[in-house]
Amino acid sequence: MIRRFREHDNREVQDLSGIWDFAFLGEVEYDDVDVTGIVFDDIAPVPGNFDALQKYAAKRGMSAYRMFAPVSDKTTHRLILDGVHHACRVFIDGKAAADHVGGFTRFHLDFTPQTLGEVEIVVLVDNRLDYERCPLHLHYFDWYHFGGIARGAELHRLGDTWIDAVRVTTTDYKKRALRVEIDYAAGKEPGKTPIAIYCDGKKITRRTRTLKETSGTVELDLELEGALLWSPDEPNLHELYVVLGDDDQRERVGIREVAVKNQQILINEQPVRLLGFNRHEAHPQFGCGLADALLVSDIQQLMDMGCNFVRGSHYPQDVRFLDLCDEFGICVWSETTGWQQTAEHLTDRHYIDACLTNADEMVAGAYNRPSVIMWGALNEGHSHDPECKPGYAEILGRLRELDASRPITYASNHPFEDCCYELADIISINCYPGWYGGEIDEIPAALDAIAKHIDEVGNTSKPIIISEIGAGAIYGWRDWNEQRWSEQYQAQLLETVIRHMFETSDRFAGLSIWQFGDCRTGITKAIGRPRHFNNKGVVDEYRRPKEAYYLVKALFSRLNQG
Ligand code: ADA
Repeated sequence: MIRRFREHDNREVQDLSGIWDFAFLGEVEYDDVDVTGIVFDDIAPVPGNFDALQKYAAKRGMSAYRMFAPVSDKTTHRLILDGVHHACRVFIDGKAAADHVGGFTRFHLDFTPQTLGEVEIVVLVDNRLDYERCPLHLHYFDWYHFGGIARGAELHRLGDTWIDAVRVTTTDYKKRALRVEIDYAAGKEPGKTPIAIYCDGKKITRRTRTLKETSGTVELDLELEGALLWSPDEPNLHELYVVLGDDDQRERVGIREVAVKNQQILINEQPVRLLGFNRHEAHPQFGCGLADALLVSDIQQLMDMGCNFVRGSHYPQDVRFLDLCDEFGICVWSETTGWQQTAEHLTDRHYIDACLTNADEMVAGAYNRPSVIMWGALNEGHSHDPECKPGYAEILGRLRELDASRPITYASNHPFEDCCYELADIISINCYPGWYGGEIDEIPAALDAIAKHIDEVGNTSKPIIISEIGAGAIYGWRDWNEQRWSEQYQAQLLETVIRHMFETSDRFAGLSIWQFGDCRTGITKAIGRPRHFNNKGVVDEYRRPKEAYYLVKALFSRLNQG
């Protein structure tokens, strides 16, 4: 995967993107497959979704991907996969090396090649929607679960001592102070190890540490005098280059502090009004494995509409998109994978554990992205059911434990019965007045009633985000009745929402419209979803703007001018 900055100068990295050997194996389990006997009779793109191809459209079952990569020595190597949907088992030279559950997050496995020349990588990928196999992707969700190796694949040569992760935290934005944590590992006790950190090419510190353990964390506190701050309006970034022994890691960071206070979301102590959309990673031909061209197109349209906010609905976003949000000043709500969880899920250890792993991997993948200003989980779960509260507390608690520097939230669609509000720093509500019920002229009263209740139950200091609200519109359908499904109705509804929230009321800190672009939905949602798509985008699935696109652009742009 090629990012907007070069992550390594010294470490040997092979990008395994391309066209892999492929075979669809159907209704088998991992243990039924003799990986040495698979007949790879087809091809599939990586990154990509095999079931976004007409040949495998709507097919669910086991599939196999294969790639060969050169290896020149028997030192530790690391295979990194950025998102495999939805469960997989990885084989190195015919031997099972790792299993993983859940798409949308990076995982890796380490190995030492047994023979020189090349290594055979086979990934069995199961895209079936099965709670036992993978409880994070279930058939009733309102988006289509594409399968395959949907994001990048890389092979890293690690050597003797290597960097596992670098975490950069702003500790005092006024002093440009950062904490840099370097997780390292080694095949044997590293001993005296040179460590250096550069910022934008300038040496900041260089020292030698005696590392006695074969793994650990080196912590360094820096002050980058004269460094520029990151904010949505001025998204300044700096490249931190970390060297530990022979290994290295470059990170592009933004110095900023996020806080919530007096009903506001603050970045560097300045209130920020969040204006934007919920965005699925989806395209009819690319599934959720989006080409770079689509990422560029999406960020350009979001900027064109005057957005400074995206809610990554409803799963951890591709880090290539987060790189663009960093660069263009788009704040991101990053959330774990899930949709309308019930007590059945939230009292089941199997489900909770899958969510905790998803949270760990989400935070690990996006911790250094300044655009990510809040963590979320459990979209529209039953947060009104006391039986679910312990599960909410455990999962939201994990996010807080992983990262104390960002506020925590979840999207509730039970505003008047919710019993988990005290677990969140930001109160976020999904509601559809004027679409699933009522008419457009009832929207202001509906929103005010929600805000009033939230304050009445003790959240008067917390910011409120309307994290979903919107209407469906069929692209090109302009109806003189101007009723539901017409482009005019969608535009009128969104105009009423935006004007009330930001011209009349002063209680709302942000809005993420549902949704940026139309996307294919799941099989249980077919009724009520014309074309089997969720049509609430202001652009259609090919990013063609509807009337609402221009309405939102006019209103957001005027709000941004103050
Ligand atoms: C819910 C859900 C979204 C989508 C939306 C809709 O709010 O969180 O994923 O399903 O409803 O389109 O109805």
